[in-house]
Amino acid sequence: MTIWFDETFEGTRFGLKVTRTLYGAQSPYQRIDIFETEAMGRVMTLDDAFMTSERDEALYHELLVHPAMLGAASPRRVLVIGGGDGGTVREVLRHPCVEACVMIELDELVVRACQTHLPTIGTAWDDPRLDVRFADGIDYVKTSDEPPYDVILLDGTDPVGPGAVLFEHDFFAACKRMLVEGGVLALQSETPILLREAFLETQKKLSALFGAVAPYFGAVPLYPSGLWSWTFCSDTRDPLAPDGARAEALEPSLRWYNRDVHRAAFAQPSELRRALAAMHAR
Ligand code: SPD
Repeated sequence: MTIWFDETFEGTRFGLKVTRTLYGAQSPYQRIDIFETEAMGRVMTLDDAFMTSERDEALYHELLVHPAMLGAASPRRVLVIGGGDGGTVREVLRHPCVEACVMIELDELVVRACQTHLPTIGTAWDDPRLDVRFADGIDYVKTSDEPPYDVILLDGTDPVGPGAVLFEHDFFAACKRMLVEGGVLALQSETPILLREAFLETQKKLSALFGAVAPYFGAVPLYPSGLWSWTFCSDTRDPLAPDGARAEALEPSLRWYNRDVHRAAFAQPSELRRALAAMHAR
């Protein structure tokens, strides 16, 4: 019997043929499943939404991390909120200038399940610079009195249900509070095709807080519509000026990101450019 797993999202349905079920559990926060698929390798879903796959995770994680890391000036302290599969911290820790990477993940069970069943994604769990904490990232940025960070990366779920708070103005303002002057915040900012309004609203909220807010785009075949966005935010750093020497040293170890991909990602398709201009005017 052929088993398919389908994610339904905003009037679409994307399915993968499952060859083996590896893990399934209900945590205090969400349903977690990991399975093997014919097309995308091992895949994790949270509450029946695709989160990551071995086949295309680099397209997502490298684009979330490297524009911010190469846009900031030699980042030493990095904060990751979410990112329980370990792909984001793996990319952060490729940068030799990083001295400390704090990862705040709400759901310990996600990390434990990924450590066991997605070892090709989380390859940096043992890095001594990594400090993984199981806590609420929103509380942390609102209340922490720890030193600020050079880069903050938000690797959360979709802005529906419990994930919606990760796209609110107060949360973004609290993240800014935890950034050094001239620091960079980068986040996954959803599909500009199926969640156009949420994408635009996110840009608007961020633009009220940061001098430079630049959305950028790339393909993530696992995610609804296949076209994904991330957003680079800073008061002083130029998203189009990644550190060339550090990028050159990094590129041979990466699957997807390079400086040409970086430039192309920040190009705004006409329809989105018009929508962003209209959003800024209203
Ligand atoms: N629609 C899925 C959006 C998920 C974004 N975060 C994925 C986490 C991968 N580390």
